[in-house]
Amino acid sequence: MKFHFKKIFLPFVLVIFFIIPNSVKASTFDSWLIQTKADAKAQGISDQTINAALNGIQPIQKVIDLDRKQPEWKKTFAQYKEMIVNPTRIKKGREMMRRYQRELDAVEAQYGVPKQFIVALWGIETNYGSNTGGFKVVPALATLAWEGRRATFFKKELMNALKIIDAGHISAGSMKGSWAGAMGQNQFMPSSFNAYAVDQNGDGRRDIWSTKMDVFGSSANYLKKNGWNSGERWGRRVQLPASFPKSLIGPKIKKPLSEWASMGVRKLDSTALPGENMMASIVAPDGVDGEAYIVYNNYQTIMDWNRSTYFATSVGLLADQIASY
Ligand SMILES: [Ca+2]
Repeated sequence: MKFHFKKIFLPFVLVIFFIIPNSVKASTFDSWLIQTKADAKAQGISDQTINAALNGIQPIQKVIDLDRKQPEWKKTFAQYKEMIVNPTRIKKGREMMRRYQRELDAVEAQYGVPKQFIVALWGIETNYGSNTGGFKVVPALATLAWEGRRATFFKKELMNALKIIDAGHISAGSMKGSWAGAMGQNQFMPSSFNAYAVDQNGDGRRDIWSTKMDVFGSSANYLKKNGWNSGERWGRRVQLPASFPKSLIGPKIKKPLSEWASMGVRKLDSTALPGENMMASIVAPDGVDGEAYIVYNNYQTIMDWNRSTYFATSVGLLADQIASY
């Protein structure tokens, strides 16, 4: 029986497998969309916004492809740093510090976040607003919510995106971002937008797509609300003593600065660490043989933005470089 099943039915199974899926998928997305519209209405989103944002949308194949794509190899931190904290980005960051000095000074004074960090985040996220992603956020999020591996997460982000449109901050057609829904010049996900974006220029709209004051204010507000300490730096590069235990490396292991100093951790120029009694961690993204950094509370705050030591360390290093503008 088994033999006959394979011989006779397998071709039919294969035919069904290859011919049916497109039509099944299409109807699945349509019924998913009907349910999603009902969910949006139940959450208080207006019919006008639901129709403007969701009518006629289709899944975007490129978003599915990008979501499934695995990186061929993982960069080392040294390679990542060379790419991200490069002379062009440093030079442009210094130019931006001069060009938007008035706006940045105002935001720094209000939130207590030094302007070089606002500019560094802007520079790393979107190359100072020049690469914000060309995807329409609503269909991109709908694609991921319908098809993706993290459907619950993206469905929530989609509802947050509809709330932003409904509040009149941006139109559905102008709501552009990355394939995964990170929006505008500082790449806020819709939930981050609703929690942290501000109308810094006071025109009634929170606009992180084209209003620089709103971009700067929103980034600063994000850091402030996540515990930025205006009196502290982010961290610095250090030398570890020989045979420093690997088990003490990582942003979650916190000890007073004095304790690290007594273990032989020193500044890069071999001088002693400053005497303040702050809590600090040691990060070494490429392991004990690579570059090592001692990092403070503000580094942890940058990691709330993006949970990557590569990212947080590069933000700190770029901020240091562009502070001398
Ligand atoms: Ca505004």
